[in-house]
Amino acid sequence: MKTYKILVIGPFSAGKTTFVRTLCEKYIDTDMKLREPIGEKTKTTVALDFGVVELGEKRVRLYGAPGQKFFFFMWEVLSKGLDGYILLIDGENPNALLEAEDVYRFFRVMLPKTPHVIAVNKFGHPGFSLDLRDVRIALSVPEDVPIKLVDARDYDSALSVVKLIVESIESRRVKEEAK
Ligand SMILES: Nc1nc2c(ncn2[C@@H]2O[C@H](COP(=O)(O)OP(=O)(O)OP(=O)(O)O)[C@@H](O)[C@H]2O)c(=O)[nH]1
Ligand SMILES: [Mg+2]
Repeated sequence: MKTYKILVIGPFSAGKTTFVRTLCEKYIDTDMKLREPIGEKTKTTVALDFGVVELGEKRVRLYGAPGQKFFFFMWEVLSKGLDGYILLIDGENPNALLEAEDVYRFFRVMLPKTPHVIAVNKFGHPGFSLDLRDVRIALSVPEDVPIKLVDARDYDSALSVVKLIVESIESRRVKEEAK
């Protein structure tokens, strides 16, 4: 059985823990209470989320990173042996692109060749306002990196993003083997 290690990254409150929780019946989270709740958000990830997604003969070990800068040292720890990552962006947050830029830059510098996809979350919610073309331009996302809408609370929607990153990893391997 092929296994893949995938990390879900993104700024604070992008929906990373929700994404892992939606996909994995059994999961681990390390969410702790925020000192001041922000709307309906009362907890934040302090170390990682973890769960397993089975895709037929493929097994995805899905990790969620913390979004708060205070815990950013975990990004490097969680990146060991990574096959690919999903950058999750909060489509409702007017500062989403600025916040995502910092996180994305960190990973592009640390893992310049690692396959990744961008998923713009909270699609379908009344406050959703991000245009995918703006995302590509603002973050200088390479043309071969897919950008997709997602609702992290919806199983099929979240699963489609996991399938996409696995396809990206596979097609990169095929290209490298052909060289
Ligand atoms: N409308 C809507 N809300 C969502 C969606 N996904 C997550 N949320 C909400 O957004 C908030 C953030 O969710 P989390 O999953 O804790 O975000 P996170 O990225 O893990 O946050 P940190 O670990 O603190 O960085 C929660 O209040 C979720 O209920 C979505 O697809 N649509
Ligand atoms: Mg979290």
